[in-house]
Amino acid sequence: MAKQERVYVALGSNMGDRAAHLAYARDRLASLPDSRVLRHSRIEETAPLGPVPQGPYLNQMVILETRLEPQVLLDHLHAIEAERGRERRVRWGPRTLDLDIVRYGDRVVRQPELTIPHPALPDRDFWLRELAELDAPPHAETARG
Ligand code: A4P
Ligand code: MG
Repeated sequence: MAKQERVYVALGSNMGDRAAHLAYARDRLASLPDSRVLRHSRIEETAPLGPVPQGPYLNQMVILETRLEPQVLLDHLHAIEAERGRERRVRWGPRTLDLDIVRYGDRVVRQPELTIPHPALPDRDFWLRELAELDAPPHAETARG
């Protein structure tokens, strides 16, 4: 079995009951085989990025500790998206639920259907904020001095 890795998974939704889609995704991620959710960031509302006019997103990030290989994890993420009625019509278009692998331990993957780290990471302020929040020591917000 693969080594245990820390994977940062980004959650996004801008259609329907956005908070319910994120909650569903957190629950499903927590029940994946050989996996557990270690932490999750706050939920942030963000203006839509990209060329397609659409409503605002709720975005969030979780740290998943898993032994699932990247491609196997991606297949699970697509299944979870499908369970929330995700339809792939327009690239970058509105979606009930989008699950992206932002980082997978220190691994680098360059395959046609999977790029890790996610190439959009440096360009998404909210992902960088969520990563910083997840990597901060617990209770850092109460630290002084
Ligand atoms: N894929 C490749 N690398 C990865 C990875 N690291 N994680 C492939 C997940 N998937 C990866 O994705 C298309 C294909 O990318 C997948 O089948 C997988 O094999 P998709 O989810 O079907 O299509 P998409 O999401 O429309 O395209 P893409 O390029 O993933 O777009 P993004 O980056 O997901 O952008 N604005 C705000 N404020 N917040 C958002 O979350 N998201 C998007 C979509 C646009 N605007 C946004 C947000
Ligand atoms: Mg995506």
